[in-house]
Amino acid sequence: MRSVRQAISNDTSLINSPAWQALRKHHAETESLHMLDLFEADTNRFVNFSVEHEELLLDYSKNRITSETLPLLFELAKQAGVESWRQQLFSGEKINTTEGRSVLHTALRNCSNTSIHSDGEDVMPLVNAELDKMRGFTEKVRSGEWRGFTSKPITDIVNIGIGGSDLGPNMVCTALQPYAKDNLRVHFVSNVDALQIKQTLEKVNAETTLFIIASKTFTTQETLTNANSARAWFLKQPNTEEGDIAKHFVAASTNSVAVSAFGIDTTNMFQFWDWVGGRYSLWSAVGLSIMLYIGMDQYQKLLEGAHSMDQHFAEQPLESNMPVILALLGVWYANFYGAESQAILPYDHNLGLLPAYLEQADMESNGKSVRRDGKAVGYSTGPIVWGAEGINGQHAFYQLLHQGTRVIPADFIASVQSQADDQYHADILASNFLAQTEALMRGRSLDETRHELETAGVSGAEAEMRLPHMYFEGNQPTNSIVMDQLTPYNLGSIVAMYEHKIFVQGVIWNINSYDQWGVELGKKLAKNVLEELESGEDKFEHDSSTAGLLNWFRKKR
Ligand code: G6Q
Repeated sequence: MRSVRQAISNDTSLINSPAWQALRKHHAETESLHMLDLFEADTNRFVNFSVEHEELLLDYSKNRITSETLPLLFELAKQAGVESWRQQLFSGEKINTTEGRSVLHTALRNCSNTSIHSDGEDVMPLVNAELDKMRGFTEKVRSGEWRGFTSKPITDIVNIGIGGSDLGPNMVCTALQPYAKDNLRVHFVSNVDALQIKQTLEKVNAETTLFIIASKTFTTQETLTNANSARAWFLKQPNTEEGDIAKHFVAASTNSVAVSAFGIDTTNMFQFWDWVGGRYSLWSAVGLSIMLYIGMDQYQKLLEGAHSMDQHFAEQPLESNMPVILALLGVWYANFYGAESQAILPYDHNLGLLPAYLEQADMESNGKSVRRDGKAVGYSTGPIVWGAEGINGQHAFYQLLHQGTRVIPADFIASVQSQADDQYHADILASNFLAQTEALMRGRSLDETRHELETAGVSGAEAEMRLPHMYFEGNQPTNSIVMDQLTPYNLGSIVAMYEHKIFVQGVIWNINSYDQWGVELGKKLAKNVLEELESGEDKFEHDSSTAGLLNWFRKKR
């Protein structure tokens, strides 16, 4: 029997550490407490368990914690060296060890403009120069000075990219759509399924369309395939020629050689650097679609909001630090309650893509089972992140949150003022947001349920039969994250808050949050199979399922 599985030596130092053991004991002592009793015992619980930063409020009082829980979790954070890792992150140390890279997305929004070094070089002049180049270009496009091949101004931006080169800009453009310029539309193409690029090209006019090919490596198969199809489509339009490409195709990448080889003039390339992870790249040239769509000033506010959260994270003590508190609560549920997932439930319609964005940010960063030193972790790491618009979820999957068998920590995210400026709708939305977190916390006791049934005229055996089905245990943990309004500034802060939450959890679990070998594997495997699919020759060894499926596709294609 051949096996590719090899034992990677395990290390139990974290779970045997004093802070972990203290938390385990505390969990055993408090697990049976109900949050409703905790609220009754402490009428100041909201004040005691909430923190504000500018226009953001984090209310974490509806969690299964007592006044002793967070101090014990802060001990764990201190034991893991969160403060020193935080310092290393901001100062450009190469904390992405498997790729030998600094992790400096915070430099991209360093509005204080203090020096930050990677490899002995201050990166801020590079960052500022590229931002200036993006601003200059944006100004030309938005003012109509930048013209297409028939001298018409640009009306449509098509961002072609995938993963980190798609999810961030797509999420932000969707969230900030009310800030967009009236006569400028933005489209995102990521799937290599020809349908997406075809459907997008049907909507646009070549004379007035600007394609941004966003790819950190500029080798990604899906992106280059879509980019080639867009170029071929463009060159098929009447009166276009190769020279017109420069007016309609620009790139956001770290790879100028590949950009040039594709046929894009590097003067139309917006650069970023290997110390920007793909899933942390919306703050870089990958954010060009955002800047074009909402304008330079609003993009600047997005950066400023993120920078302000960076400062909050860097300077606040752990006890009043939003990302740290969120991270530690996540550790509490994942490692002590055995919670497997984390729900993200926005109640602002334009935040509809936030769950998908955070799925990548979190799961690609902390979906790791090996510690920094190569030993296997002996504990759970990153949770399964999932979610959808909360109000729609209420009519669908919330049933499981209310009456299922699992502990599912959930972040409820809302804006007080709607972008739609309609108080009637906004109040209904807000009341649902408030009522759901309350219901998830309180549950409904047997007595309350019985009373409800009596009021509805149901009694006796019928009532007793229904009782267990209509009873709600409650005690489901939620965080309420509330902003005044979904503005570029507040969105920047929220995204940065989650980035730092993910970082802190990675530090506690002692994993490298900044590599993604799982993604690299996918990129390599598909290339081999494509060769076989197209040539019909079996060049590689496959299991019988993959071989059988490969043949099925060959026969039917
Ligand atoms: C992000 C990941 C991944 C990446 C895409 C696209 O952290 O590495 O999602 O962004 O695979 O890669 P390119 O930008 O290189 O095309």
